[in-house]
Amino acid sequence: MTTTFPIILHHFEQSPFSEKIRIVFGLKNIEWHSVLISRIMPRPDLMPMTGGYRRTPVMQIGADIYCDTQCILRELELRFPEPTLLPSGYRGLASASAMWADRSFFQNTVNLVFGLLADKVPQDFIADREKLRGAKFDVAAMTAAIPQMRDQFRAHVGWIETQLADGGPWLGGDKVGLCDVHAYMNLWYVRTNLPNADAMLAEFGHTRAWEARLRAVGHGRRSGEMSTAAAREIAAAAAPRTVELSDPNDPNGRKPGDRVEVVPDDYGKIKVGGEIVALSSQHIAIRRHDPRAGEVIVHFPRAGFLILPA
Ligand SMILES: N[C@@H](CCC(=O)N[C@@H](CS)C(=O)NCC(=O)O)C(=O)O
Repeated sequence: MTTTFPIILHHFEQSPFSEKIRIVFGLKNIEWHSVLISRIMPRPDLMPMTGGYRRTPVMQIGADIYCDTQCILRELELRFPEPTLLPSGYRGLASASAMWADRSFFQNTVNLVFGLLADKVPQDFIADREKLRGAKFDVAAMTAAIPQMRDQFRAHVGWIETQLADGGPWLGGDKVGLCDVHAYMNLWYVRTNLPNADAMLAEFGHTRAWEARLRAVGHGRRSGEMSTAAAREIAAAAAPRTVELSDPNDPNGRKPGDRVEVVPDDYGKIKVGGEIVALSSQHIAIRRHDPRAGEVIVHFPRAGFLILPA
């Protein structure tokens, strides 16, 4: 009999990208195990599994490790197709909206939040994020930029408001989808961190009602906490289940068996090396071996990532 591995989310409670996945667990009523990781490095049990990828969250199913919310959401949609979060009529845009919500919109949101939190941001967090970005985490500059960030945040929320006013109750019309999940993360982050969020959102009535609907969804069936060490032991004891898949249209002729390094193109540019097992226009899976995690297959999305010959 084949063992069914639990769905494990490595996350921390304050992480907005993790909130996307927790909400999808709610929307799809998925049972999952939570592994709370530290908000800053080191993460000695998780790194052997990801090969060094250090963004949050990471999903683990046995010895298959899914990095980045795009990749995690794709896998959850494949494993739990009902209810779909890619409603017909806007399936492509629902996924593409991650690039808006995670990058341009989130940059404004995060700069606004840290600018307003200012001296409440802990020093060890600042030092960790400076290392991650390879650049100064300049709280004073963020505080100086608050008026600009307010303007831009308002422009992004204005798009949500317009979209909801035209159709609703969801961004794609009458069915909730990934577009809602991606965009919501930014509102959740502001709500969680800024006591004056209500005032900032006062003019956006449709958006506030939409946010409240998403908040009410909850986090699905969170069945107990697991330690990072216990999760690593599950990976070490399991064999990865990813099936080999080639892509006849790969524009660079990449194929299973090729050795590559995969790295985010924005920040946290830590290269993860391995041998291609499966690839498509949206996904790449590489096999690696680690003395503490055993054989694992690490999965990444394609948009927002570079694939380099090893
Ligand atoms: N593109 C990534 C972005 C994830 C991201 O930036 N997450 C933040 C936390 S919410 C992060 O990784 N911070 C640094 C860290 O946790 O080490 C995704 O969609 O998962």
